[in-house]
Amino acid sequence: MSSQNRTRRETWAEAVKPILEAIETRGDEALLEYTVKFDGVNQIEAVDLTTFTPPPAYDELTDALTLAAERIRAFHERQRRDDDVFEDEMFRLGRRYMPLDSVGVYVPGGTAVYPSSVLMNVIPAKVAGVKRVVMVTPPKPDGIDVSLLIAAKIAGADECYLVGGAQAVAALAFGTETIRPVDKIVGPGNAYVATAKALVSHIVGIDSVAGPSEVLIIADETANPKWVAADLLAQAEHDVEATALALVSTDRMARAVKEELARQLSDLPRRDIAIEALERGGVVVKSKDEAIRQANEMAAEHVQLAVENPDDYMKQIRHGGSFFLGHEAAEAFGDYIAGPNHVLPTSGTARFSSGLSVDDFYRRQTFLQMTELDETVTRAAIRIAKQEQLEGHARAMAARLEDV
Ligand code: HSO
Ligand code: ZN
Repeated sequence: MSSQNRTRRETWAEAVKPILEAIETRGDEALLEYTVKFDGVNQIEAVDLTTFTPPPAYDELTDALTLAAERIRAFHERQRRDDDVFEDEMFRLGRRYMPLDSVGVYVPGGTAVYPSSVLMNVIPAKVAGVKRVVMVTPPKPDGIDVSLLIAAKIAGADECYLVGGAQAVAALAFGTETIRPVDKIVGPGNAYVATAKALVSHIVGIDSVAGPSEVLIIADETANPKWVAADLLAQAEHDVEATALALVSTDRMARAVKEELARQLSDLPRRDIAIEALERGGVVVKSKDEAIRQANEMAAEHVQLAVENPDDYMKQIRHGGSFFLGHEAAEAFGDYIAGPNHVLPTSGTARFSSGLSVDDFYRRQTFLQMTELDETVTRAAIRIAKQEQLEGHARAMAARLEDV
């Protein structure tokens, strides 16, 4: 980590620590103070999702989110785990998947108000069997963004509070009079939210910190330059820090994609953001082998394979959060409606981690029960215990050898 990053982190931690402490010691009183201070709202509002009904003006969006939720749920239901139990010469052994009791989902307010992310975070938790899923999102003086409530209701969130920032994370971790504590906190947030999550991670589970979004598109001469450009822009419009990079196989394709970029940028509402982001990525000519090597090095969040034989490429690319195979598979389908989760590892962390899934909401617990005492196995264990000079351990097992 650079020293500049370290100082920024320390500054955030210094700002966040007193907030955590205040919420831990003074609960709702402090939560309200910070909500007034940071959000300009003088109450801690709990939204009752059971009585909330989407306003008629939102019918079309409600239908769209319902369809997306059904598809995301169906995909995640396939990730449900069955307990694994078997017997060997001495034991009945097993592993069971126990859902967390409660989960908090942080949903940013600000400029990136994404009902799709509500679906992506809440649905896997509910599919795992989490009884209590609590959504928090910052209040706005003019009321909450209704689309987030619609998504929360469709996804099956159980509670919703209009609080945000480090104070909301603290409330979820420590609990207040209004908000009971949760066992794990997921969902993206700004630097203060991320810092708060890191600082409470000794008492609650947290998900991994999401960096700026990335797409790596590998395109061969069969690619459609219009689509490649559109997919680059879909990524670049997220954030000035986003990475949108296309590795194309020929100069001709590079030129065609660049022309399309210029054309499509001209009326893109978020063009200023996209232009800045594209400075970091853009279009580069690479052979197939070079492109594959770079993909493995980058371990991008999204890997789009706009090539004739995407399976062949995917076989050789070991690192990536999610793969989009073939010309038609725009990343945007995956962001919203295909089914896989859009919460994915960024900044090269796909080398060692995976996108959000039902697994993130289970504990894996093991159990063992002796079915028949086996002397060889028992004596081996006793020998290891003696090596470790733990005579008590040796005796605990020897006692069974004597009596069973
Ligand atoms: N591409 C983002 C997810 C998203 N896109 C939400 C639109 N809304 C990170 O995977
Ligand atoms: Zn996106």
